[in-house]
Amino acid sequence: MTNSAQHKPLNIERNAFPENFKWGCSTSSYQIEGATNVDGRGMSIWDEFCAQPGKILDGSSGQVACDHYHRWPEDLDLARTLGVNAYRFSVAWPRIFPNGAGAVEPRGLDFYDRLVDGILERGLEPWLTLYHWDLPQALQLEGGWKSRSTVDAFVAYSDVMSLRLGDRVKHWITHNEPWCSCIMGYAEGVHAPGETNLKSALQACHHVLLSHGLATKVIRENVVDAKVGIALSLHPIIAASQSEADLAAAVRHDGLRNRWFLDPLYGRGYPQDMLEIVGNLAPIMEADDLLHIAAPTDFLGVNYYFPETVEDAQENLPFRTNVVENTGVERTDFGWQVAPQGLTELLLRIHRDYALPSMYLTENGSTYDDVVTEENEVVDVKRQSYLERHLFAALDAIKAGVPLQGYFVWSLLDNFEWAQGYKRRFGLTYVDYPTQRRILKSSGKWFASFLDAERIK
Ligand code: IFM
Repeated sequence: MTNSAQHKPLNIERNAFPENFKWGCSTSSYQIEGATNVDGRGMSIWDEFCAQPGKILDGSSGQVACDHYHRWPEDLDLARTLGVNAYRFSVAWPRIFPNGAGAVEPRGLDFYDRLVDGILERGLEPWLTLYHWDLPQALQLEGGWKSRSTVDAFVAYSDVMSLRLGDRVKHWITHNEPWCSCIMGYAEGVHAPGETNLKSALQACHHVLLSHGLATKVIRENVVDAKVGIALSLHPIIAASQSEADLAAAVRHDGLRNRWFLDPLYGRGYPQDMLEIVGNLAPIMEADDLLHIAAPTDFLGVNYYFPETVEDAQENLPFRTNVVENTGVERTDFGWQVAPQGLTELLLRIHRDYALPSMYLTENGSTYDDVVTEENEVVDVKRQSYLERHLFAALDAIKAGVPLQGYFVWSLLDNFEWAQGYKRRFGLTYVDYPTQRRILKSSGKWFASFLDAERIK
């Protein structure tokens, strides 16, 4: 199927989902806001990382991005047009604490104040993520997430945000995808801050999780009716063969990808098999850290994109695994495998192993090389098909008893896709970056009709 080929829509209906289901779209500050030097915002690790030659595929940065800082009313109108009832965004920590800690920048707080009011005025529920990777550079100079003092700074920042917005924001996500911010940022070096040390990465993970637990308590104290959770990037892990070695490799890979986060968050501590594998690379902890990390939350945010197939690779220490690029499978233009069934399996597995009271799909989406036609339209049938099939998969999980209570598309807008720059377009809305013109893609129009946007106007 080409991206503009005829596509026969699947017969999926909004009414098939539970009545109070949340329908949303997700965004994040550094990927859309731009205005990095405006209103006292401090430097973030991503400003610093992007400035280093060779780090970003197209040499770009989030300096302008979608200029959402100035165009947010138009963007929220677009979200409203989709017919969603929830809007997920993140706060840029360096707008609030330009130096990471210490003095608060009132203009930063005022911006999110206006944004939240704008979300509510359009009848949308604000879902606020505190950390979607734009750490103040000032904190990085003190060690970033390797340093325990960043935990204190995050708790102070959470306190300020929940005191200021808690009267209107009831859904709080502490962190987005700690695996990415810590493993890609501190072990693989492909995300900011660009370090390549596994011990540092595991320490960073620990501090991120600890900051989540401590911030959860602070948010609850400030906002009595808050619903607090964390969003994890989770993947079904498949063994490349049924050999004992590959099956064991899949367990190890799952250990770092999924269990390293889920187990401590839900009171089990770090998985013992993984602690044995990492040995003295394990994080340094204080007595009550695991108790804090397991602070009760209200929901888990699941970000689902693709499964991973894994084989045994004894030379790849310490995990001795290798991700296999299996052939003959459908992929997005990013190369990510399209596997809706994996979503059902993942949700069922989390439900079986952790029995959580509530889950939301806080991200799901795809990137294709969209083009604008002469009629100024973007016909992205592949994205529509992707979404339809993943909605079916989510529904299958609900029917099997998974307490899935919402679905957020990644993303409202095409945006700055981190190390991939602007090449990857995930939006329901096309952004023509030179003019900043927005064009609702055919997938966005389809989503609006699926949600019956007219009905709620
Ligand atoms: O764009 C990212 C987002 O910031 C975090 N989750 C995955 C998305 C697509 O890569």
